[in-house]
Amino acid sequence: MKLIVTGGAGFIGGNFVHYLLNKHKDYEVICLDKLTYAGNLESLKSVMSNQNFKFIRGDITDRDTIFSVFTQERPNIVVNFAAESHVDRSIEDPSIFLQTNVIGTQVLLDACRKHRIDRFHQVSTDEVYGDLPLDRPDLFFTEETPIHTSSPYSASKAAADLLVQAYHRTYGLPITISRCSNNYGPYHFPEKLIPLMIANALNDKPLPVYGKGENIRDWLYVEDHCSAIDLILHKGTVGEIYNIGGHNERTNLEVVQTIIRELGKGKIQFVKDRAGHDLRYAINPNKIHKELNWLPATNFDEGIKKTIQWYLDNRFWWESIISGEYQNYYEKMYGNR
Ligand code: NAD
Ligand code: TDX
Repeated sequence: MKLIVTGGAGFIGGNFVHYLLNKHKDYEVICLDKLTYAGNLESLKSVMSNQNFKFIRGDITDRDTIFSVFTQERPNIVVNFAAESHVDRSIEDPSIFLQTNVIGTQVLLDACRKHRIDRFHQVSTDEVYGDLPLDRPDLFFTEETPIHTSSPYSASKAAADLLVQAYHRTYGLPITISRCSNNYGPYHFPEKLIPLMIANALNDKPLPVYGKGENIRDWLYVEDHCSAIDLILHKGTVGEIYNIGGHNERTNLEVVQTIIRELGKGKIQFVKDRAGHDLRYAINPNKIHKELNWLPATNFDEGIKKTIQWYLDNRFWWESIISGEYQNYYEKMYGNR
């Protein structure tokens, strides 16, 4: 079995590469990644010498490169994590989100079609469903919830999902799609809520909470996302969408207060809200539970402790990120907020 994992130098893709190589010792895994600001080979350092692993630097929007990689490698399965993934960046400039998330997906689909791939798996997000009101805790996203996007990021992910479904219906391409809630864990880029708050608290910088901090996210430990995708690849039904989530809803304020409590330091600063800020995400994971028998292994209280410990033990990983170009980003986003 040979898999191409696109975006495998990023947060979830990187964790998935480690997960695959550990779980399926006989699989060949190729990570194809452009190494944008969010890609980091440090995250793959421990597998670089694994004979079943290969890294290829490439851009999924570059048709020639992608087609020649497919001709050379002849993969059975492609799992597409490659994306621009940060909502705030998409609000600043949507263009690259459309290029990578939509056009890049189309290039991959065309290559999969030409090479009669066994499975193309699209890693999507619960953000395609838009948001739920804060005063209706009885409501959850199911796979039937209509697509209703808020940010340029989520709109680009929804567009990609529709394209993936169109290639299945029109050309019979064997696809699956997963839509997961917010992930957290090792190798999470420090522009996102949890690692940003941990890094700022450790560096005695204020913890910037948008608005009143009442928005709710449904958190899943990244390894549980990896196990769900692995299961979908092996037991999922072609053409289907699977929601992934573990009922770990928290307000942003609760998340930040937990981090402060665990670290014993950190000072909250309420800042201007995100434009179009989604209120609440909450996944109904019944389908993947009933059909594939998937359940998450790590709850939030345990996962956040493990995550904080990882950031304490791996300071070099995130300190090298925040000491570079990231400083310009931080100043632009938070300087006058
Ligand atoms: P990330 O930003 O950490 O990593 C993205 C990776 O894709 C990086 O390594 C980057 O170099 C690579 N990449 C970007 N553009 C590329 C291109 N044109 N060609 C090749 N590689 C390119 O993202 P993440 O948080 O790991 O998210 C991975 C996927 O999971 C995304 O598709 C995202 O939409 C989805 N997702 C994320 C979450 C979450 O909570 N982070 C939740 C649900 C779904
Ligand atoms: O500095 C901050 N302060 C703050 O209050 C940041 C960076 C975020 N927030 C809030 C905004 C959100 O309500 O925290 C919440 C989480 O924010 P992000 O970490 O940016 O994640 P989110 O916008 O929820 O999107 C994430 O989950 C779905 C991923 O980044 C997406 O790639 C995924 O699809």
